[in-house]
Amino acid sequence: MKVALTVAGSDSGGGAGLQADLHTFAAFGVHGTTAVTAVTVQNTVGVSGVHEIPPQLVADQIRVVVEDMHPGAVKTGMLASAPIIEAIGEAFRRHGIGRSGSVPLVLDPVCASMHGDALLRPDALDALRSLFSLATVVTPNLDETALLVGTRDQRAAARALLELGPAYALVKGGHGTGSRSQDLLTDGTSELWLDAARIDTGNTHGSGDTLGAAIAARLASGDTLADAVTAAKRYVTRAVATSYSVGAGHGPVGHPPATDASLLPDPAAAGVGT
Ligand code: PXL
Repeated sequence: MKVALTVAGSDSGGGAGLQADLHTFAAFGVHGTTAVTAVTVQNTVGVSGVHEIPPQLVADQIRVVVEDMHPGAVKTGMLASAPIIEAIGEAFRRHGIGRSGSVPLVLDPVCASMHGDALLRPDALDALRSLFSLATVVTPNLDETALLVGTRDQRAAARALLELGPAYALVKGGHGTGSRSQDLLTDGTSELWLDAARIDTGNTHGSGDTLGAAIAARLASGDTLADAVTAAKRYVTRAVATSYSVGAGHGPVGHPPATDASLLPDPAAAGVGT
């Protein structure tokens, strides 16, 4: 059984965070493990509280999972604070996760929820940037590139992100405008544009987490990065197309089985839900 690890926050509403990651790992037939960074008090309307886990406890969760279960890929989501990020960086280096070792690392630089609630302390941006040099791929949306590298231009953002040391930047276009949702994957030498129809729904809670977790699941199964990202883009498009309403606010994306992602409809042709 392939294993993936997510280092992420809990969403009590079950739509995003480690809950979305675990749904995604399961959909890809990968055993999911977790190192919890923070517990959010959250429903579909917003985040009303955050409890951070002590940094040593986060590092200990990573250690025991890695030592025993040998995840084939690791993903990070909400990291909450600079001390937590520093403990995670140290644990990753010690256990060969990311570019300091052989286990690929998908780093989703989560800063805020879709309601605009902070999921990262403002003084932790530098710590987050310094983790990028360990990442196989960083997967910011345009709000996050604005915060991290000061631009919403996808090519300019990718260039600035790569200067921080990840092997690849995947700059997502989902927070842009227009009828297409286009993501740019680049290592600074070649470019791959991933294109899908924009699906008109307010129920996109957890879509970023789902994309990153799908990349990690496919990497754990042995895909190259470009293949993993291509499969993950198809999957997240399908996930948004199968989103649903629950609660009074933004509903979650769906997590249909994806053990053969090639069977999923081509998102570029689908136009699903529009
Ligand atoms: O979708 C980003 C995200 C990640 N992690 C947690 C979240 C959210 C968004 O709300 O709550 C715990």
